[in-house]
Amino acid sequence: MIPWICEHQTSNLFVFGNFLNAILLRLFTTGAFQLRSIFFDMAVIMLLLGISLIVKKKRRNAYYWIATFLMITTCVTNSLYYNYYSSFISVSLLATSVFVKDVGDAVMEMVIRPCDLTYLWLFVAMFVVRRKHPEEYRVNKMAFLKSMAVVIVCLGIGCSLPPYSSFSRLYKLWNRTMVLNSWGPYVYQIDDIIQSLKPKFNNVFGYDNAYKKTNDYYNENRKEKKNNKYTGIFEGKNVIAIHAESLQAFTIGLELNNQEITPNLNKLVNSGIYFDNFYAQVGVGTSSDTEFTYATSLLPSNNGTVFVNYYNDHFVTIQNLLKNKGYYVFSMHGNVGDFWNRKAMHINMGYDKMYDKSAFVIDEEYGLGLSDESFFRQVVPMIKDIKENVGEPYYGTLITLTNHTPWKDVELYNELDLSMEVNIDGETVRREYINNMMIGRYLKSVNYMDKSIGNFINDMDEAGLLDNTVVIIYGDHDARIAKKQYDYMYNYDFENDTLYNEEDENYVEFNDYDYELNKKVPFIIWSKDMTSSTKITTPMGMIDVLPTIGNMLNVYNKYALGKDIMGIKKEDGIVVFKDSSYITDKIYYNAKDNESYTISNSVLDSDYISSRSEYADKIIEVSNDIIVYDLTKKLD
Ligand code: GP9
Ligand code: MN
Repeated sequence: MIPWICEHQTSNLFVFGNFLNAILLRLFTTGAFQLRSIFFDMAVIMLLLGISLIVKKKRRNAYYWIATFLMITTCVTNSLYYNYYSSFISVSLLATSVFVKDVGDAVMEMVIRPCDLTYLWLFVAMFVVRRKHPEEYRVNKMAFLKSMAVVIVCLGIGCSLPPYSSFSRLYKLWNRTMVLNSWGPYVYQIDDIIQSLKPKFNNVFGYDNAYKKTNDYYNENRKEKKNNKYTGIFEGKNVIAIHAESLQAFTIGLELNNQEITPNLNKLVNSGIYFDNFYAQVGVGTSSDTEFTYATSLLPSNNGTVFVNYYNDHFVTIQNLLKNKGYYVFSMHGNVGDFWNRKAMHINMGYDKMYDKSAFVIDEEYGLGLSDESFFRQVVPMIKDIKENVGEPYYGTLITLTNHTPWKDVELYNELDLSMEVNIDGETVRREYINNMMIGRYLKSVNYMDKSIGNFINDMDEAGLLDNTVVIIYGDHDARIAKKQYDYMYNYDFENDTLYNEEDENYVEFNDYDYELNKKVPFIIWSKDMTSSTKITTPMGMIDVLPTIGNMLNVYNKYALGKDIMGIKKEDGIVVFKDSSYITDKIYYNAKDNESYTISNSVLDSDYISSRSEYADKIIEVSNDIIVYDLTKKLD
C-alpha cells in the first residue's frame, strides 16, 4: 500500500513499525484480538503518515520523531500499566497529583518486563533508516490524498465489523480493556484523551447561567435540618457499607424448590431496617453512578460519568462529612483500582485509602475477578487491623464483584439446582425450568453472594468487629436481565413444560411497567443489637441515602437533593430517574411516552403529574450543572 502512496523508506518503516507495535501490545497484554481493531490502528497510522506528506520539509524530521515517540509511548506505558493493573492507562489519572504519586510509587515497584521495552526497536530502526535515507522530501499532495483515502476505507471496514456495542463503550470508557481490544491502542488513547479533557471545555460556556439557576434553586428550596426519632441513633458507630453488585430486591425472600435464594440477607431484613421500595438511579456509569449518588445525594452526570469525566470536581460526600467527625474512611474492592477510575475518584471523594486488587491475595477468581468469598474472608483481618492500628470510628465501603453479569461460570461456585421435580400422572418428572437460563444463573450467583455475606457477618462477629458497628447493604443497580426471562420464570407450566398464555388462570402479567418496578434493589440497615425489624415502604432512591443515613449518623449535606426518608410521609417519596421518569407511591410516570402506570388506586390532583415532572426535570438539571460546572466549590 505504501509504495502506492510514496517511495519513502521512512514512511514504510513508520507504518510497518507502528502497526507491528500495536499487534505486540495486544500479544503482551490481553492476548485478545478483534479483527476490526487493526483497521483502526491502520487508520490512525495512515492519518499521521498523510500529515507527514504535507508538513514542510524542514519540519519533516521533527514530525516523524514526535509522531513515533507518541505512538511508541502509547505502547510502552500501556504495556507496563497493564502488567501492573490489568487495565490500560488514562491521561485523566496522570492529571491528579495523587495518581502521579501512586504511579510514581507503582512504577518503582513495577516489574518492568523485557517485552514492555520491545516497542523501542522502532526508535533504533527509524534512526538507522533516517541516516541511510536522508533524502529530502518534497510536499506531496497527491500522496496525502491517497493516504486519506486509505484512512476512510480502514474506518469504514472497521466500523462495519462487530461488535457493534463497542461504540457506546468508546463514550462510556468504563472498561478500557474492551475498548482497546475493540478499537486498538491508538484509538483507545485518543478516546481517553478526549474523554479526559471534555469536562474542561464544558466549563467555558454556560457557567454563569448554570451558577445562577443552581444558586436560586437552593435559595428557594433551602432545607433546614429537621430532627426525628432516628437523628443521631448511630452517631459515632463504625459503619460497614456493602455495595452488593447487581443485587435486586425480588430475590429477597424468594424461594425456589423449597430453597431460599437469600437466607442470610433474609435474616438481616427480618431483624433490621429494610427499605423495600428502593431504587438505584444509575446512568451509563452503573456501579460508579451508584457510588456517586449514594455519597453525594446528586444524580449521575448526563454526559459521561462523574468517576471518569469529573473525578476532580469538588463534592460534599458522606466520606468527607464523616472524616470531619474523626472517622477513618476506606474502600475495598477486588478489582483493579482504576476500573471506573476509582483510584483517583475515591481519594477525591474523601476515602483515606482504597484497598484495590493489589491489596488482596488473588487466590480464587470468578467472573470479573476475586471471588466474593475470598474477598470477604480477607477483609475481616484487614478491618481488625484498621480497628487496632488506626482506631475507631471507621467507615468502610466493601464493593462486591462475583455477582456481575453474565454469571457464565456460576456452576463453578454454586451447585444450587433450580430444576424442578413434578409428579405427572404418578410419574416423577424433572423440569429444567430456569436452571440453565440467564435468570437461573443470576439467582445461583445471588445465592452465592448471600452465602459470602452471611460468612462475612459471622466472621466479623467472631472477630468482635460487630460491636458498636452498623452494617449497610444495598444493591447497586438491577442485573440487566431481559424481561422475557422473568416472563418465563413467572409463567412456566411445569405440567406441560410450556408457558401459560394470557388466557390461563395461572398466567401472571409481567408488563413493561412491572419490569421497571422490578428493578428495585434492597437497602438494609442492620446492627447486631437491633431487636425488632422495621420495614419502610416509602418510595426511595439512591439519592435519599445520604440524607437518611446522614441523619442517623448526625451529619448533614446542605446540597443534598434527596430526602431523609425517615422524616417524610409515604406520599412525599419520589424516585427520579435520569430520563425524567419517576416513581411515587401512586404511579410510575414514563417520561419517554408521557404515560403513567397506576401503582395504587388513588385519585390524583390535576397537577399531580405536572408538578412532579417539573420537580424531576429540576433536580436533573441542578445535579448536572453542579457536576459539569463544578459548582459546589462556588456555592460554598
Ligand atoms: C467493576 C465492578 C462492576 O469493578 O464494580 O462495575 P459495573 O459493571 O457494575 O459498573
Ligand atoms: Mn455494578
